[in-house]
Parts: sequence; C-alpha cells; structure tokens
Amino acid sequence: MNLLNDEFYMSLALDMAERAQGQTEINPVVGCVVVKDGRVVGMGAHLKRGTGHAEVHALNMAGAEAKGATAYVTLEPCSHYGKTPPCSDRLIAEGVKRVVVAAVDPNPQVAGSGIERLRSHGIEVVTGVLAKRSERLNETFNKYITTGMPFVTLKTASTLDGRLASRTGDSKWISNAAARERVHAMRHRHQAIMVGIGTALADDPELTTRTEVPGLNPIRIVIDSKLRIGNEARLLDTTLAPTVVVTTTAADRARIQELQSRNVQVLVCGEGEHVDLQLAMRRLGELEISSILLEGGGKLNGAMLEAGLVDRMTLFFAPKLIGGTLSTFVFDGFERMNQAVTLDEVEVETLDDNVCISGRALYH
Ligand code: AOF
Ligand code: ZN
Repeated sequence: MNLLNDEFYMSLALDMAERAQGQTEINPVVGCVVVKDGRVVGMGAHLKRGTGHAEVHALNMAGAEAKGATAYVTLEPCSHYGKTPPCSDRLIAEGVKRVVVAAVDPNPQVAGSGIERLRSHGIEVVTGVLAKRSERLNETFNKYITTGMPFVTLKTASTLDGRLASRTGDSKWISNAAARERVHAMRHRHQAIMVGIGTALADDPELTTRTEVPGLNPIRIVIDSKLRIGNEARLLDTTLAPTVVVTTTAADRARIQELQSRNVQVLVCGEGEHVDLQLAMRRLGELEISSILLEGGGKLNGAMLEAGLVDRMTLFFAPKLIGGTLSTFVFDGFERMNQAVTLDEVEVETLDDNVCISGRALYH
C-alpha cells in the first residue's frame, strides 16, 4: 500500500467488490477503478444482478477522461450478452488504453475471451494482479458458474470437544458474542442457509441476519425427509425470508400442499428414508441458489461431509468441555486416517477467547 503501483489501485477495486458480497445473487462481486494521468477518475462496483457491471459504473463516472486511461478490474471484463451488454466492448469504445485484471472469469461464456477481445483491439492487458484475493472473494460464484451446484460453507460453533450442545440439548451459548456476530455477517454474505429438521425442531430458529446495521436475510432451507416441521415453526413464517423445505417421496402429499399454500417451496429429492443430498444441491442450484451456509446439526453436517458436498468449513471453538454425544459431525466415519477430510489453506483466528479455524474442504 506504500507503493504507487498496479496493486495500489487493484486493492481499492477489491475493497469495493468485497463490500458488495452477499448482494449480487448468482453474480460475482466485481470492482473497477479508472485512473488517468495519476488520478482516480472513476470507480464502480457491480451491486445487483441485472444492473450495471463494475466497469459500466466506473466508466460512466470517468466520462471523457476514460480515453487513454487505465482500468483496474477485479474480474476479467465480460465478452458476452447476459442481462447486460459486454464490458470489453464498452472499454474498447471508450478508448481505454490499458486494462489491469485480477482474476480470469471462469464463466464458460467468458473464460479468457474478454481479455482476448481487448488485446485484439490493441489494448494492453495485464492479468493476475492480486488474483488470489479476487478468486477468494468469488469462490462461491466460481463453483456455481462451472458446476451449477451451490458452494457450501459449513459453520459450527462447538466446545473444544466438538459438542454443539450439552447432553440435555442446552446450547445457549457456546460461542462468544464476537463469534456469533461473525456468523450473522456470514449469513448476510450467503444466498441461503440450511439446517436439518433436528435443529429446526430443537431450536425453532429464525435463521435471519441480525447485525449491527441491517443485513440481508438468506433463503432458509430445511432438510426434512418426513415433513415433521410444525405449523408454528418460525421457519414457516415466510414474511421474514423465503423458505424451501427439501423432503422425500415418503412425505405426505396433503402436507406438501399445505406447506405450499403457506408460500413455502417444497422440493422432493429422493425416495424413502433420506433426502438425496446430491440431488438436493443440484435442484437448489437450478433455483439459482449459488451459496449455502450450512448450520447443521450434527447429522446433516456428517451427511453433507460424507457426500463430499461441503466446500469450506468455518469452525468456531469455545474453550469449554461438555461431554455427551451431541457432536458437530455425526457419521459412521472413515476407516483410515488417509481417508480423512482435511482442511486446505487453513486460517486460524482468535476472537477473544474463542478460536476460528477455517479452510477449504479437501476430500481423498
Ligand atoms: C464483468 N463485470 O461487474 C460483472 C461480470 O447477466 P449479466 O449481464 O449481469 O452477466 C453476468 C456474468 O457477467 C457473470 O456470470 C460473470 O461472468 C460476468 N460478471 N463481469 O465484466 C462485472 N459482474
Ligand atoms: Zn461485464
């Protein structure tokens, strides 16, 4: 930050993109800074799906100053007609001289063709400036656009011995205030939040975002194979946020209709005992849900992990031991250590006396 170089401006563009996390639905977060003759002349971020891309806002602000300028963009400028026209064409039309890009757009409709287009019009393009930071900001987009499957962040708040409640089910509170605040900010950044029916029945959660300043409520998803959710459940109050209940063919048809009449979306994924989680993720992807915060409980956490459907884990630990059997991950377990699910790119952070360990899930 002390040097006047490409990273100096790119980090500003990334800061803007970062602040828009959670509000662009299936679209990536992108920031753009336009610099001419040593001055910032335009800035912009993509703020909402269906509205202007980052480049458009920044170029509108720059006006005639864009001619001969350098544009810093956190994601490769698009080359396709989506809900909006291609940004690479706009950069060309404005006479921008140099474009600095952080990450390549993994969208198969773009994937390098935006950069190619700029170059073919004689624009100098530099790529890879702070690419890792951009890729990390858009890790949910990157998975969704290439697979159609939502990116799943699994979050737990447990004791040091990995318990999410006492033997009687008491869980208020395990983690400290700082950790709980962090979780609400995570809810804001994800499009949906998912729990199992066990958690829904035990805690009757609202699963809304309660932050110091207002945040966005995620779509609530309940995995409920036999439709045991009660009519009084707070999760069925769809005035708070939309609710999707995922069930199986074992569910009572009349009950499905009853839920639908209450504005709840019901997905039937799998026959018999258990929800087919793989299918459920695919169907949720089809509903244009690109990111899910998984808040358990133990059985759903274990099942999602066993199915290889968890992409990131954010595990909060409080310095307490409570014993009992209510574990954060319930599944049969692997036979050998070399089969263990591991965390990659591990980050460790302390929040007062709580510890947060996070990383990408790696399956063997
Ligand atoms: C950019 N700048 O700010 C964003 C980009 O439906 P549309 O028109 O909004 O297009 C969405 C796609 O455009 C999205 O999947 C991604 O490939 C790219 N997003 N590109 O140059 C931006 N948000
Ligand atoms: Zn664009």
